[in-house]
Formats: sequence, structure tokens, C-alpha cells
Amino acid sequence: MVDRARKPSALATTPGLPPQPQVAFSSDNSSVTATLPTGESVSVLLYGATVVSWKDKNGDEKLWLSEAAKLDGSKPVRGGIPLVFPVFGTAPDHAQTKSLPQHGFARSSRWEFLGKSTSESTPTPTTPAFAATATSAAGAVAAAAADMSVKLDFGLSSSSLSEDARQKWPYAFNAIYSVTLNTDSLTTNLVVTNDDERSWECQVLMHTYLRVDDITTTSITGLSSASYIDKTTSPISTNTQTSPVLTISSETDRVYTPAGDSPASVPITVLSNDKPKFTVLRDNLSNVVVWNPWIEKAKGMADFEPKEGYKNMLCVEPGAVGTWQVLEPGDALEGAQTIVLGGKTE
Ligand code: TA6
Repeated sequence: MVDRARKPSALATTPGLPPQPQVAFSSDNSSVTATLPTGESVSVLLYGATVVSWKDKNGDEKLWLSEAAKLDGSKPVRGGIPLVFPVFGTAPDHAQTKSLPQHGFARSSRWEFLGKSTSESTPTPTTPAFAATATSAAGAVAAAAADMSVKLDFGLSSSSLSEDARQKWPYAFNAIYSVTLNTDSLTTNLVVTNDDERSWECQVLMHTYLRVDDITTTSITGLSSASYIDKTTSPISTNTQTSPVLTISSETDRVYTPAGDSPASVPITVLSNDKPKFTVLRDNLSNVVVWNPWIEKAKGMADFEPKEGYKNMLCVEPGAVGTWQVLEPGDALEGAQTIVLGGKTE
């Protein structure tokens, strides 16, 4: 090769970009998976924008997904994080939503993938983290990679609804659902806007199926003194959570309104053998549904497998379902949950 006389000097070497999160579609384009450089991953089915998997850096699954869950769009997913909008449960006495299927159409509609964004809080040269690890360019790259996060955005609007859903709920709306994966947490954020000339009202909820080691050694804190509706009694009853710790030993289906939930919401912690496993933080979602079908209800659900699976799941579902959220034309409703691994709540 001819050595040119005035070849420019090599650019000063600077630490390369830290390894970037990877985002990939499944081969059939039905789902998208994001993976952090440190190994954590999240998978979202476009059907329902349903999070169907969230794994930590060791590949340990944090969500429960039925082995019989339909992932082909034929019915809402049994497990993961189905989205509930515009109605929680069914509302036969509610004119606007009485014709809708249980939990509304969000979890059974095909959402559009809108894109991804990544962020990192690169440790500055003065921070101990940087100093401790950035003893080399590789160290600086590793330090930055350790702080990475990736956000996946999904969209649904009235124009992308099925004809059937549109006929049953003829209001103009737009919904943006963001799923953000951090090294130690997962955040799901929903924004719905009223694009109609009429006001309409809705309920929203994130129907999270957490994976637990053993429901009989699992407990929940953060609900002390909260009022709750118990849907397992007949008639449905309103009660107050007197014990600071909730344990599950039978079918449990409760809509809690945690006490003292303003301005910040009370963290809900799920413990395994008294060791914090998940902390659920809520933003603008004033209710928490706690559900475990237990033996008989698990047997009664064809897509709930294995039938013993009730021992390894607990639904902790942040939502705004106690009352109807009224959206005037142009109004927006935003709500989010952050599930932190372990007991950290910062
Ligand atoms: O969130 C609890 C609940 O409303 C239960 O009453 C039970 O119906 C559960 O949701 C599952 O509902 P699904 O429509 O997914 O079978």
C-alpha cells in the first residue's frame, strides 16, 4: 500500500461507545425483545402490547406465564402483564362500556411498535463509580453499560381497533404504552388521550402476574389500613386491611385503595420468606388489585397451566379502577408502575 507523505495522524483514542442495548423482532414479527448489555431482557407481544417475559441478568424469569397461554392473538394472554382499558372487569350498568368484553379491548388489540430509545447515566470522572471502574477505557465503558436502560413504545388508537371494538366503544382515543427496562426494574407507562369531541370515561390497570417461589411463603406489605373490595364474597364486601402483612391461603381477589396515597403512592412489597422480592411503585394509579385464583379457579381456566401454577404466581395490579376517570375532549390520563427487584424503592 502506498504510504502517503502527509497521512493524517490517528484520531486520539477515546473510550468507545459502551455496548448498546439490543432490540430485535421475532421471526414472525409478533413480538419485540430488548436486551441490555448486562443481560437483562424484556419481551413484548404486539398483541395487547403484552409483556410476556422479563428476565434479570442471570436469565431468571420474573413474570408468570401460563404454559397454555395463547400467544397467537386468539385470546388475551394468561400471564405476563396484560393491559386493561377502557374497563376493568365488566360493567353491565355502565352505558359506555357495558358491551365490551371483560377488561376491555386493549389486551386483545394489535398495537403498533413505535420505536425504541436508550439512555445511560454515564458516570462522570468525579464519581466514585467512575473512579473505581474507569481505571481503563474498558472500565469506563463497563461503568456506562451498567447504567443503561431501554424504552420500547407501542401505540393503539381508535382507527386501529377492530370493527367490533369500535362499534362497542365508538370514541376517538389514542394510547401510548411505554415499557422501560433497567438493570434492576421494569416500568410500564400508559398515556391515553381523548381525541373525541365528546367526553368519555375509562378505567385502566396493569394486570401483572408476578412469579413467586411459593405462594404459601409469600407475603405482601404496604396495604396496611387500606380499604378493599373483596370480590370473593357474595355479596361483594368492603373491608379494611387491618394486618400490616397480607398472606394468601385461598382464592384472593381484592381491589385495594391504599391509605395515605398522596402525593406519592405507598410502595407495595412482595416478600418471599420475609425477604423482599419485588417492590411495586405506582404513579397516578390509586388502586392495587391482588389476585390469586387458588385451586378451583385455576382448574376452571383452560389456559391456566399447570393447574398447580397458582402456587407460583401472584397478581399485583396497579390501576385506576375504583372510580371512572372522566376525560374531556383533549384530556390525557397517565399512569405507571415500576417493579423494582428486591426491596429498593429509590
Ligand atoms: O384482576 C383480577 C380479575 O379481575 C379477577 O376477577 C379475574 O377475573 C382475573 O382478573 C382474570 O381475568 P381474565 O379475564 O384475564 O380471566
